[in-house]
Amino acid sequence: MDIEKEIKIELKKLGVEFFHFVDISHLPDDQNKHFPIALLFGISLSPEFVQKVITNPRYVKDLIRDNKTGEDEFNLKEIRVNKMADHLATFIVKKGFKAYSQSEENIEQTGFYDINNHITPLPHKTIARLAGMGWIGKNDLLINPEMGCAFCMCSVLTDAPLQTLLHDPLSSGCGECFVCKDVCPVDAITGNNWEESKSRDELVDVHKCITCLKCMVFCPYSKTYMENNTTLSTAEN
Ligand code: B12
Repeated sequence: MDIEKEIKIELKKLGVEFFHFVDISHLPDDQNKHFPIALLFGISLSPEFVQKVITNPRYVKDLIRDNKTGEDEFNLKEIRVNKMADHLATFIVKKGFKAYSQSEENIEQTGFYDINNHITPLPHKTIARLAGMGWIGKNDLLINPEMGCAFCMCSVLTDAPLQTLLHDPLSSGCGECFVCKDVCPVDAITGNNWEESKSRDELVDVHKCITCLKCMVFCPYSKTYMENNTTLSTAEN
């Protein structure tokens, strides 16, 4: 069976909700580590979770106060996609190809995480944008037309012969919206639109960020995802 079919079966087994095989051969070596292809994948956050964070202004603060971060859906799903990446990299290597997991742990352990500036060489957002999955919003998150930015993703770099589809990156759907900037409790978001020539710091001051999830859940695209899917999930119950 060809490796692409085997990887797709493995992704299904893992419960991955979306995945893309992306050509990264044109990116600089310090980004693609000489790998021609990236496997980007992820899982969505439940509409109920988005609702919960929206309705409780102290959501993350209460988690920390009650020592319940271990039960937080975002935290659990971020850990899950990172573990999936490590598993998939091992799976691909066992099949005789090269692979590099871009899990936070592996990037850190292999010395590619600039902890002072919170920078990794090839952010998942860069790959997701090349996959045509969405645009980088004013909140510096990847915004997908269906899920908004309410999802967790990870990636694996590989030389396995996977069929990649070249997509034109989506243009920004932020327009004149400043919800993320206005909702950020520490005023970390500038409100600038993303452009290739702009650095991350012209979008968000990461040293101010308190990881409160608000810029993710209050994004109108995330709220629409929540509204569209909440009705669905309640109808099913
Ligand atoms: C370090 C990190 C942080 C840091 C710094 C965040 C930042 N904006 O850089 C801190 C701790 C502050 C943080 C906070 C959060 N994070 Co965070 N974080 C990461 C991590 C591990 C690395 C990101 C990184 O390397 N940043 C460095 C900068 C330079 O890159 P970047 O801004 O991410 O992306 C740039 C490139 O993509 C570039 N780009 C894209 N295409 C192209 C093309 C060209 C030619 C060029 C030049 C550039 C370019 O444009 C972007 C802006 O410059 C990623 C996982 C990963 N490995 O990607 C998760 C990740 C980005 N975080 C995520 C989330 C959800 C959050 C929070 C909402 C969590 C929370 N609890 O509140 C907040 C939101 C803060 C914010 N608005 O950015 C998700 C994003 C999901 C999505 N929809 O996009 C990720 C992918 C984690 C995951 N596994 O899902 N995070």
